[in-house]
Amino acid sequence: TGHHWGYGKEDGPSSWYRNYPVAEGNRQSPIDIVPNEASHDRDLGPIMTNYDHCTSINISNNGHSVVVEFNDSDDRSVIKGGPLDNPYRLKQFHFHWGGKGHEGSEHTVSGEGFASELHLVHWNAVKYKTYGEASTAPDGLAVLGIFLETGDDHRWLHMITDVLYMVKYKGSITDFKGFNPNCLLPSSLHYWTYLGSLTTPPLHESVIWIILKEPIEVSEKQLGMFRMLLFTEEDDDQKMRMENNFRPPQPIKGRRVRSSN
Ligand code: B30
Ligand code: ZN
Repeated sequence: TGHHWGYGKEDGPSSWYRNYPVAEGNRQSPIDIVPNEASHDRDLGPIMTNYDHCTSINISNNGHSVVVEFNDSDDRSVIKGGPLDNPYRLKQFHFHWGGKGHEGSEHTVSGEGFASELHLVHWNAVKYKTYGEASTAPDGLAVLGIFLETGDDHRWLHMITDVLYMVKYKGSITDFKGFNPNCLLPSSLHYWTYLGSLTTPPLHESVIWIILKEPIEVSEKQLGMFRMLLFTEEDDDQKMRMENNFRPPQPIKGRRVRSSN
């Protein structure tokens, strides 16, 4: 895992364009969503998640987030409907979060950030043979984004925070089988959708973004457990707390954000 990019002063989002020129491309993510400027689209149906087979495998620290990986060898865990022409397979989910305070999400709404953002990453296995191939295609990926705001304890997030001590360091990984990410969804699946990119290098412009309007509530204490993770490896002398691992909003460049209702 030799990443030469990160979220620090030297290697952070404002320098990514040097190694990844697409950082200045025409469909970069995240963006600031302005609800009044989104076009309501009657043809946009509901999104449907089918995660009930609980195909999670493991949880790991990849040096920029904590990631739960799923078995994506068949269509047991998929998202469909909404802007999607076919089912997209769940590959992984991960989070972005801040330090102290309200910022931490990647997408913002009318300029306002949230404490954290959850990304459920899916790929188009109808059109593409592998995740890698899909991740470079304009309709290859569908990422479901969910805002986390601070408030009461989230009833199911402890399933994840309970095992974070096992993946404190970059490169660490532990079993995490049978988790159903449906428990992390808000009650309403109303959404905004637009065409964008991966929010980390390689920043491929391959993502159909689906951002849920309703945030989920998590406690400050639960978010604090994410901030005990480290960007650095166990044998590294410097310990860098994993926080502020979000890219700020990028230019909209004439793109249309559509609203499901
Ligand atoms: S996001 O949802 O837009 N934040 C990737 C997937 C989703 C997003 C960002 C990136 C992705 O697939 N990246 C390439 C895979 N990674 C593997 C990894 O996660 O370890 C390779 C890499 O980044 O170069 Cu570090
Ligand atoms: Zn992400």
